[in-house]
Amino acid sequence: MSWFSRLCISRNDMKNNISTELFALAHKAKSIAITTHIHSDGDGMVAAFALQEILRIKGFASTIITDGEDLSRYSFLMDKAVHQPFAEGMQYELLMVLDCNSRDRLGPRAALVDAAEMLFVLDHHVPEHGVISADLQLIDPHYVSAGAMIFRLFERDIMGFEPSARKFISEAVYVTILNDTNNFSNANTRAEVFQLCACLARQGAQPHLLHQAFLQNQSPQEMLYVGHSLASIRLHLEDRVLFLHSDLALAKDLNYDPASAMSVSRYVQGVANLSALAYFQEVQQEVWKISLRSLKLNVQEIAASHGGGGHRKASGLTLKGNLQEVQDIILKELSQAIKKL
Ligand SMILES: [Mn+2]
Repeated sequence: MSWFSRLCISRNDMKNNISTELFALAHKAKSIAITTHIHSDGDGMVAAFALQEILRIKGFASTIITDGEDLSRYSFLMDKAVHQPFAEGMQYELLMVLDCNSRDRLGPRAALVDAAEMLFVLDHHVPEHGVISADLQLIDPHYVSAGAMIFRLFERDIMGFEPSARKFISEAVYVTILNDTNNFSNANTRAEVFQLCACLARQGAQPHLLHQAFLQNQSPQEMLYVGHSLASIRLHLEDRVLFLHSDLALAKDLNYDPASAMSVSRYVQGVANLSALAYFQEVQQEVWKISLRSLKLNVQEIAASHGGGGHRKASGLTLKGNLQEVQDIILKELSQAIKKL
């Protein structure tokens, strides 16, 4: 493995050189895999569909390696996708890691990094610890999504593709932006995001259809699951903290796989006058996946002190116990954090 590594921060430099260098790596490789972080999302996974199509048109076959997660949310973009769940012993000469820059965010698929002879890393997260050493590395936190980076990186190539390919890639990139801006509501929704989206719309991406397909396409069962979860809303700490939950019994009643839901927390994120909210989802018997959201408190600190993590305003963690026990733990943490305000 050549450990020549470059960190490219300049956006002009990025456009001019990296795509050429990436195709040169692809020429040398007998096999190519694309992968993204654990608990894949509508940025990393959908950016992989876009990149796979670009590579395919350029004559390079590739396989997207997943954790075997449910990809049905993206089915409207997956007609041509070639993907496989990770299995031990898998080996690809060139590995492309999207929307992720550290080994520990790859879970078991970090083995693909060790087995690869050439590595390409493309990400827009701030590098923290354990940045993967790559032959070609592009980490630019300025970008709204990994998909947006791919579009700008290959823009000249994409504009030379057939209209149907341009449309497909533009749709995928638009979805990565919907995902990472949470429908243009996060602080990363800047002028250049709209400029890029205008360009994607000119290539045939239709915002209303993509919004429907990606953000509104819930099954009636999922909406029942959401509705029952919303009915569990309770307020604590003088109405400053909102709790809601979905237990396994509910999922069983509705014959619904909770792993396929978008976090129910998105439905209560805009509730007025809260210091914080916590959504408790039972994913196995007495194992609760907890989403913390706050515009005031640093919930990343709370999550990290229980083995979780994320961002200041949005974090997650997992706790074991019955509902009362895990809610007591979180309530105590939030109460302490509020006192410190
Ligand atoms: Mn992302």
